[in-house]
Amino acid sequence: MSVHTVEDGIEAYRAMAVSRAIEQECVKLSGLWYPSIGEEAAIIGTFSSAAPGDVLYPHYRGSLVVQWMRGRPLEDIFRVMLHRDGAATKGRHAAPFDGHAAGQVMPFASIMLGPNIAMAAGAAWALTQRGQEEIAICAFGDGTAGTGDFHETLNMAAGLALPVVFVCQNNQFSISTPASAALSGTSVADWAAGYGIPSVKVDGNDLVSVADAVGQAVDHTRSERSPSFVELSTYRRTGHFAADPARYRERSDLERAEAADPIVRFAEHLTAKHGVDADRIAGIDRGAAELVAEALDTAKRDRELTAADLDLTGVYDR
Ligand SMILES: Cc1ncc(C[n+]2csc(CCOP(=O)(O)OP(=O)(O)O)c2C)c(N)n1
Repeated sequence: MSVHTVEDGIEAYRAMAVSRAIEQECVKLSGLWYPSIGEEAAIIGTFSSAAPGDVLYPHYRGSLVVQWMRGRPLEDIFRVMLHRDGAATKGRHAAPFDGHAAGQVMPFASIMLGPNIAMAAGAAWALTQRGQEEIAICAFGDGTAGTGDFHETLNMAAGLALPVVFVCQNNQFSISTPASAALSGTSVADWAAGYGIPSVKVDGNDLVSVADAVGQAVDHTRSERSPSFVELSTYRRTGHFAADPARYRERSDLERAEAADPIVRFAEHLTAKHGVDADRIAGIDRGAAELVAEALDTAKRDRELTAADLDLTGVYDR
C-alpha cells in the first residue's frame, strides 16, 4: 500500500495509533515487555507495503501490530500476554511472539537473534520452488545484523536469488550497546550492498520515506525474484525492556527522539498534504485507544491459566 492517497494515509495512521496504544498497555502489563514505542513509522511503513499473500517475519519489537494488521484479534494477543484461557501458547510463554499463521505472520520462533532471517530466506526459497509470486519480508534489529546468521543468509539469498526483502529496524541499540560501538563501517545497508543486494538507508521515523523505500524494494523483489535491503534509522525510546531505565544513554538523544515523534510527524503530513483536520486525527487516536482497551477487557474476563493447566508431561522430571 502506498501512503500517498488520503485513504491509505488514514489507514496507515490508524495502524500507527493502534500500535502505540497496544504497546502502552503492554508496558503496563509487564516490565519484561520489549516496547516498540517510537518505531511505528518503521514498522507500519514496512509491513503495509506487503501484498496479502506475502509471508511476513516481523522483528519482535513490532510484531503485535503486524499480527493485528493481518487479522489477529487483539484480545487473542492479550490472552497470550495475560496467560488467559484460549491463549495459543497455552500459558507457556507470555510474549505473543507466536505469530498469526492464518495471516502469514510467522512466529519469532527462536529466542536466539538471527534464525528468523534465515527462516525468511527459507520461506522465500519455498515460494520460488512452488512457483508462487509472493515474497517474504523480514525485519530485524541492528544488533541482529551483527550475527553470523545475518551474513550467511544475505550471502545465500543473493547467490540463490531469493525473493526476500530484508529490513533493518536500526533503533541504535542492542540492549545497552550503541550500534556505533557494535557495528563496523558506516551502515548495515553497506554490508548488504557488499553481497550484491540493492540496498538503501532512509529515515525510519518518516512514514512516507519508509513506505516509499520498502515499497520500491518490494516491487523490485517481486518482479526480479531476488533480494533487496532497506535500513531504517529510528530510535528506541524505552529501555530494551519496559523496566530497563536505560541509564546508559544520553538524555538529550531521547528528548530529541521524543520531540520528533513519528506519529505526530505523520499527522502533520496528513494535515499539510491532504487537509486532514485535528478533530479527525484525534478521533482516530481515541478509536485506537478504545479498541485496545476493549480487547484488553475481553481478555481479562477469561480465566487465568494456572500451573495445573500446563501439560508438562515429558518436560520436567518431577
Ligand atoms: C545470538 C544472540 N545473541 C545475543 C542475544 C541476547 N539479546 C537478546 S535481545 C538483544 C538485543 C538485540 O538488538 P537488536 O537486534 O538491535 O533489536 P532491538 O532489541 O534493539 O530491537 C540481545 C543482544 C540473543 N538473544 N541471541
